[in-house]
Amino acid sequence: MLELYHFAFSTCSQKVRLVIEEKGLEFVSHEVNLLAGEQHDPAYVKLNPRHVVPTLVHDGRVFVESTLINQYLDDAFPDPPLRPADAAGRYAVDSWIKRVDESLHPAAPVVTFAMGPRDALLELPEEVREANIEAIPDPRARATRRSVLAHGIAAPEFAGALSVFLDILDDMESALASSAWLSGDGFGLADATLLPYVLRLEHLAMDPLLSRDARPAVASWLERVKARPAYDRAVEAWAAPAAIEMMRSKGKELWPELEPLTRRDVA
Ligand SMILES: N[C@@H](CCC(=O)N[C@@H](CS)C(=O)NCC(=O)O)C(=O)O
Repeated sequence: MLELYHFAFSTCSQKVRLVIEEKGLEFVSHEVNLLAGEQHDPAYVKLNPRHVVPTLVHDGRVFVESTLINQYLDDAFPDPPLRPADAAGRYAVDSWIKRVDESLHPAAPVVTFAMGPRDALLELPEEVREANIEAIPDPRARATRRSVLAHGIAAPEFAGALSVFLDILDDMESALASSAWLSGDGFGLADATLLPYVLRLEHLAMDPLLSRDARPAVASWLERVKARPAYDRAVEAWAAPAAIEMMRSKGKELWPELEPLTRRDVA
């Protein structure tokens, strides 16, 4: 039996749910509401000492780290395989995934919390907000969270984080110009890993970055991913329309201020 501790909006949870659904597996869902601080619940921390989602429990064994979870799922449930069979193909997939883990994933909460849920979190009583920030174990992540909540897109960390997204979008555009998928001949682990981050930009109303005019290959790839039945089950089924609406309206409001930071032709 598979049990997944996850949160609807979390990028790492989305990428694991995509793999679970692509493989046609069933899981028992335990939602951990990150905005309510449930990742800091001592019972959950016993499963995941880094206070993060997702956590997979398979027949009583605990698995953490979304990239390793996806690789485990691909090994434990090999049909259909989500990695190429050849070594060079696997290297290419692993390269995308390493880049996401090392740079895109740390950039995601900077962009997200500077924009989407910022107002809602600022409305919480200060002691509640502070207690949730104080519980983040990594001191750098803690400081960054405070900074983006205080300063929004004017926070010193913001432009650099956005630029990590733009660099990867440009590299995806080059790769997808000659291949329908990032994982070889079919949808696979690299596609599942990148999708939640591209979707995050869409949820924050940064659609112009993903348009056919701006990045046609990425736009077609996004359409292809969304057309997969697994996408509906892994992402849409968990999406709370009111939360997406809140994120999108915040994004639209900030876009005029944000747009200059997205221009790649400006030094
Ligand atoms: N390296 C971890 C990172 C997990 C992670 O950062 N999860 C985020 C959601 S995508 C989280 O739980 N954040 C907790 C928080 O915001 O306090 C993994 O890939 O599983």
